[in-house]
Amino acid sequence: VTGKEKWPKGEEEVWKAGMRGVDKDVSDITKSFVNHAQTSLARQAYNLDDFGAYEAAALAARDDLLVNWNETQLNYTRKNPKRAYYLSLEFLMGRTLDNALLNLGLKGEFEEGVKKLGFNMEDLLEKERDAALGNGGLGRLAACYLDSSASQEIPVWGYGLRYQYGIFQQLISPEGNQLEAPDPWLEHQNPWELPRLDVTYEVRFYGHAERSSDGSGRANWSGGQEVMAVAYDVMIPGYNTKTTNNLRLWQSKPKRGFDLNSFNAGNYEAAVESSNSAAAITSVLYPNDHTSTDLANEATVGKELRLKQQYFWTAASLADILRRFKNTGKPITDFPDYAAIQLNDTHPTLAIPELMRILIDEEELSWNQAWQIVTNTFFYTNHTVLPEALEKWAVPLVEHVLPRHLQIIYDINMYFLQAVEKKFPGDRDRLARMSLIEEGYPKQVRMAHLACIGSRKVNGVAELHSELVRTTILKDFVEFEGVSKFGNVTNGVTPRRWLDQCNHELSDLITKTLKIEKKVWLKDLAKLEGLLAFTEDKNFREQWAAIKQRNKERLARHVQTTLGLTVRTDAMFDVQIKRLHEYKRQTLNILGVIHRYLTLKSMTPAERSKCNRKVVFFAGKAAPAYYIAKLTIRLIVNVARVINADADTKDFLQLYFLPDYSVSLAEVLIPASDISQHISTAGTEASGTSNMKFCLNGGLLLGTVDGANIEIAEEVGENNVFFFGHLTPAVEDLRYQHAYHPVPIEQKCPALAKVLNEVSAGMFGDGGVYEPLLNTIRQGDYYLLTDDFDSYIAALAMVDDAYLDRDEWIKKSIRTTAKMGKFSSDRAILEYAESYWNLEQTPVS
Ligand code: B1N
Repeated sequence: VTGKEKWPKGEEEVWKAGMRGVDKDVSDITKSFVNHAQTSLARQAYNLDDFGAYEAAALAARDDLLVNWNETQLNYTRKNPKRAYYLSLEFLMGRTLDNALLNLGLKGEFEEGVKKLGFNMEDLLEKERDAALGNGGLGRLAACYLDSSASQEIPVWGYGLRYQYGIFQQLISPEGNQLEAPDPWLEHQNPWELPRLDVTYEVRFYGHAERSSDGSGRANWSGGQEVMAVAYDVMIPGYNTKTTNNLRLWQSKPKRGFDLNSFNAGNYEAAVESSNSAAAITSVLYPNDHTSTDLANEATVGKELRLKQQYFWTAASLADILRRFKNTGKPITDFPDYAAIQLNDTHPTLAIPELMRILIDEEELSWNQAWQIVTNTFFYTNHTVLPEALEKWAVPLVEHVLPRHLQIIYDINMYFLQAVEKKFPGDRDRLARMSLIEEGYPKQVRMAHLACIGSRKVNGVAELHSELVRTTILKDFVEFEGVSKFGNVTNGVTPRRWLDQCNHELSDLITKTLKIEKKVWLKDLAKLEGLLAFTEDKNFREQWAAIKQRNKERLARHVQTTLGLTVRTDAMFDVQIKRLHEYKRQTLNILGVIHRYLTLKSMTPAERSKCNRKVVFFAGKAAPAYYIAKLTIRLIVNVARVINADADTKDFLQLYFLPDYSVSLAEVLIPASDISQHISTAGTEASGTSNMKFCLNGGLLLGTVDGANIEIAEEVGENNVFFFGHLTPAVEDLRYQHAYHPVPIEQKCPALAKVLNEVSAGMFGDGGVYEPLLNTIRQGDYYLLTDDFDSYIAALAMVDDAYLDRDEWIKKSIRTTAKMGKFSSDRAILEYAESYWNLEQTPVS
């Protein structure tokens, strides 16, 4: 398809007369809305409730998206540019309607339209369920990158899984325990996806792989289980452009409905067994982040299902990518000139042996030709250096599920180790360290090593993290392959969702102040720097502060309606929201809160009256099997119960754990924060992305010298952030001290000892319950709470002092937002496109 060819079929005019464009006028929109209510939903004015009205609005918006999506895909087919494919097991999209309307430029028109029909747009937006197909930062990053790719007109497709159940819904029991409930997000029809029941691939598991005896290195893989992958496409609109990219999610289904032999023999359970096992593959998102499946404390079947998810998804995606490439008629050796495949962490690493398998066994290329193509196609992003999070798969499991792939992995390893041996003769330790196979019972495949050697380039997600990748987990690989393969792309966030949508008042004030059109600065975020000129403008500062105040009131209303709790809004809002994990140190925060409470209790009323009022918010989910993380939640909830009820202190300190953290809850919390906490042990948080979102919304940052906090401080200046704690190079020594020369807490950190004793003594109920949590600090203290507690408390005091000078605080807030240009995901995605994938912007023409 070139665009110059003659009209493909029928009469061009008749076709064109039937085609719709994007609705522009309020009257087009109301017409489309009413049509959908009437014919898609079978409802009318008499029986359309808010949820139905949301659905009608969504269907009207979807039609507009589809017009642009069709044009974009045709444009790509015609121009055939190189494309990038973003393979991610997680896409944490959140809600879609508001973003779709913003990007289409139709927010105002839809608002007016639904009003004419008797609805309020804000209420309708609230009816949409989050698409929560992710755990946390890694999945949300993928969503931001899709938004930026489309907005910057870069040809990127996402590939993931269409889980029936996303991340579990979190409930908190009366005792303060996390309970998990399923998230049936597909209960209602999902207007944002397009089922492509005709786009299917067969994926094989188990069976036998027989190497051919002709010396070609090829093999024949047969037998086992065959499962179908069915495509569901999600439209990804760019902001203020026609470009609407695609996210393709695979759903598993049985190859045959049921086994007719068993059925005819009257054995109905056996007849549907295989179809149940096929459907199970995409049934649920794994809720363990930062936990290798090997440590996830699951039965073998559980691990096997995760491995099957990974292969199912990579095999279907690669088959689809190759089919698209083959349609162009180019020779297979040109593949890397037309496709760049980005591996989002090691989860899709099986794509490397899978592409080798296709090229060798099916395309009949030689090993060297195939390896040449593979290593020019893949790119690998590492998202963590925590040892327990590095993926490893037991060799016997891989052999059972993917016998041909294990052969290929062993062959890759053999050629690789031969090359290492040649460069470093006789260095057996090095060979053992670098091998794709870790010795042990059982042996294990090291997925990060495979991803590294199979990729053109490797990157970390913030400067410090990328340096740690180069100097720790992949040090040997840097020495072997050269440092230029190992880069950095600091993460970013989309300013569309994380500023304009979640904080439209601030966005409007910025537009008015800069006198730059919103559609310009939202795509060129460095323009925010213009705000610096207004820090001395008193009127501007007052408006800035008033918006923050209204955002705090909006959050308070949200807590009131959802939890029935009354939050005071004349206080500093201090927020820590992220997955619960020991390395993120929510424990440090809650122990700090208790310390503050004890201090307030010890004061006279007159002394107290001089203190800052503060409300502390926590939110976040714990992996269901992560006992210590769940205990931390329990402690927070029970501390809140005591503190909020204490008449002496409740005017000065309130504490809330908001259940069921989600993208949508983040959109309410982030704009309301005065200060947010990013307090991981130095060297453990690869980047963090919520830190960027808070700062973009004028919240100040309290954090350790870790991840992207460092680059945020570089941008906004160290006097506008609150840093504390030991630095990364000290961590190893401190851990050694804990292990071999432990000092009793009473001696090392009396303030912390006092807090721990009060918890043990039952100040927050059932003291004994918390002992396992407290013991992680008393013994070993792997995350260095006893080392950082005093400087943490000192930093909190500096935050209090700074907040007392409200005018200066607001200046810091403005300066922070002004310097956040670097952290737009547009910047990040353009770096990937230019320095990694070698892609060009391809606007719809
Ligand atoms: O990826 C984010 C970073 O901003 C965070 O610092 C980092 O912690 C996060 C296994 C992960 N790293 N690793 C994961 C997720 C799911 C899973 O099954 C690991 N998530 C991160 C974006 O770069």
